Amino acid sequence: MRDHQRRFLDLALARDVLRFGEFTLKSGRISPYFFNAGRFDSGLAQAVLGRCYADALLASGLGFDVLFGPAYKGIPLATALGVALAADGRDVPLAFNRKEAKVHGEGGMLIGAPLEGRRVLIVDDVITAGTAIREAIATIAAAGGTPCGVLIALDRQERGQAGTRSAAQEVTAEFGVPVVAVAGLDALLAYADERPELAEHRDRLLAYRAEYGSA
Ligand code: OMP
Repeated sequence: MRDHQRRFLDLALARDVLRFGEFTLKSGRISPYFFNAGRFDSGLAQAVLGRCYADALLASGLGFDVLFGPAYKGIPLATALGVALAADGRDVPLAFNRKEAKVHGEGGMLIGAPLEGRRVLIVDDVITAGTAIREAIATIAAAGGTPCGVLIALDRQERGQAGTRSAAQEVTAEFGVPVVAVAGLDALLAYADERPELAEHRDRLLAYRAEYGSA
């Protein structure tokens, strides 16, 4: 496991972002774990998280012109990454969307740097079946941008909408964009192997992976 993956999982557990139990997902699947990025709810948590995203991005070698954080949870995540990159001496444009169009003031659905004609990197929390990422890709394309990659915190490595490939692999095949994760279910399982306090959850994670995991 890479150092930034360990730092990320340490943080997610310490902040109760990653919890074990029984959770119904957007896809309707009943999961023994849930990743709630809304619990990265302090300045320090965002700073540590932003560094983890930045390290994963740098390790991937992905190029881009603008960071895009889909509403709502992607907004602070893209910002945290932008701040971490600034600490490395690299100032990158940031953009977000609204969930509902604003009809007064500046109007529109998008906030921040223009997307038109630019390579746009989506920064979001989790990929399960890929629905949220598909929506973000459509938003960027409608604004004249070119989605060039997806950077997420956690890839649940679950089967997508068809076949046995993961949702991330489906998105890559369908849109030609790489999906990079700070950590995936594989890393979480490797991490659980090292932690006696997580041993009780391991079997349920493995059973869930056997049912919904990608090939
Ligand atoms: P997909 O759209 O199916 O890829 O699911 C991703 C979205 O589900 C995330 O953006 C969250 O809104 C939500 N989610 C989590 O936040 N954490 C999880 O561990 C699992 C889900 C989920 O419902 O699948």
